Amino acid sequence: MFWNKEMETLKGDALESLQLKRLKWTIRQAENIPFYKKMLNESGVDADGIRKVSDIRKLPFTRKTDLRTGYPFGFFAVPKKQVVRIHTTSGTTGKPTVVGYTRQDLDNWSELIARNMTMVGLTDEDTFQNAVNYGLFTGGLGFHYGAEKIGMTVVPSGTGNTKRQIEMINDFGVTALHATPSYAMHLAEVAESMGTDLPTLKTGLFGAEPWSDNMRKALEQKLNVRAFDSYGMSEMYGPGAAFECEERNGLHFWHDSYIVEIIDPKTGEVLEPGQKGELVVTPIVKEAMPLLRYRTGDITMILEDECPCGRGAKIARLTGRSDDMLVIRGINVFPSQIEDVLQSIPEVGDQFMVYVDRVNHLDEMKIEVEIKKEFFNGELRDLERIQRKIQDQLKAILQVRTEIALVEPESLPRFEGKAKRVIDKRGDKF
Ligand code: DLL
Repeated sequence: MFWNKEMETLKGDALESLQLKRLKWTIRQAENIPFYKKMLNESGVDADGIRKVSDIRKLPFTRKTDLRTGYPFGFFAVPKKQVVRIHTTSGTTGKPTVVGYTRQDLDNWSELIARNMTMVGLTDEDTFQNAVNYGLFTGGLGFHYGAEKIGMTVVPSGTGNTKRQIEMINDFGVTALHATPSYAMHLAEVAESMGTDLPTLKTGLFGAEPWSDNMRKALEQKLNVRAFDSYGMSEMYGPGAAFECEERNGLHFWHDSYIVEIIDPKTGEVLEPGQKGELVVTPIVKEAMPLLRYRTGDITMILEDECPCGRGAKIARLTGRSDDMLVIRGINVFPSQIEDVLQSIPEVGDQFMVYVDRVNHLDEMKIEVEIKKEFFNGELRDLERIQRKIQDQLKAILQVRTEIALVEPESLPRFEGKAKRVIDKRGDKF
């Protein structure tokens, strides 16, 4: 099903000319921002110098640190009275990045969310529980308005009060659920303890953090849903930028609203489809806060295969950001790889925590792993067998030796938003 078939399936010259027109408009819009005015002057490029979409490569990149220099409103391209909403990124250190929206931006954004939800089969017949934070985080209000645009019955539950959330799903006949994968896992756990298998649910929309294919299988089985991956970031409006279709073989990036490139994060060289690198995004319809070649820090690749659904360009699921990659004795490890291995082991429960430290100048990784209730009270030799199994499988996939500590079910922290599963204590030890 399509929300806007013409835009979603635009191809060839028609797509090139729409993107070119919007890219030129975006460059002119960006000139209203002192940072970009200076950057464009210095690089000697302006909208007239862009004759085809690939000329975008003439423009310099924008980095997250650049946006910080403009705190709070220095990257707004319109007078503040035209900014009708503000969100911020969830920066844990220093000031957050502030993003602004005009009325038109909010319309554009809800259109994208409406496309995503329609693409996975949701309609005005559905009841939608939006179990993400409704504050400055873009996930809550972003999905809310997209779902209302379609005419779904929206339950704006936010996060927390998890038992009540489960009751609402059952009492209101909720068919579609939106949550971070971490919170969805917690919801599943609480549903299980309440003895319900959530019979009305059918669709799960999960995103805002990396989650593995094995996590998908676990969530589908526990929550009785078909699960779809949703990608976005505050600087691109929020969620909605890219989303899986029914094929679930990559995420469609909305090509009429974003131009997508993949670069080598070290050299800045643009990579070919099929090559993994850092995702660089130029939104081309944003009024309040245009961005040029924004370096996301997220690692993925462009997939070129024609999707049977008829829509355009896709990116591969995101395994993590270049900055959550752990380097353990020279080997790159993403927390999502650890999750994938753990989820494939039947004795393992839902939660884990990773601790990295440097002992005698060597990196050591310790992982606390919850195991399922039925295995916890078993014999010591069973526990040792499980421990070795986890260690061996992690070693086989990650090429890194880990220390595994099995811990009691329900003893590790649960997360309502994005999970923080890694504690790296190496920072000040060399
Ligand atoms: O997380 C927007 C969002 C809300 C997306 C709800 C999906 C659902 P930020 O808080 O600005 O925005 O964080 C953006 O989160 O750069 C990625 O590193 C990560 N991320 C978002 N979606 C995914 C995903 C929202 N599906 C940052 N897979 C991004 C992996 C994701 N990582």
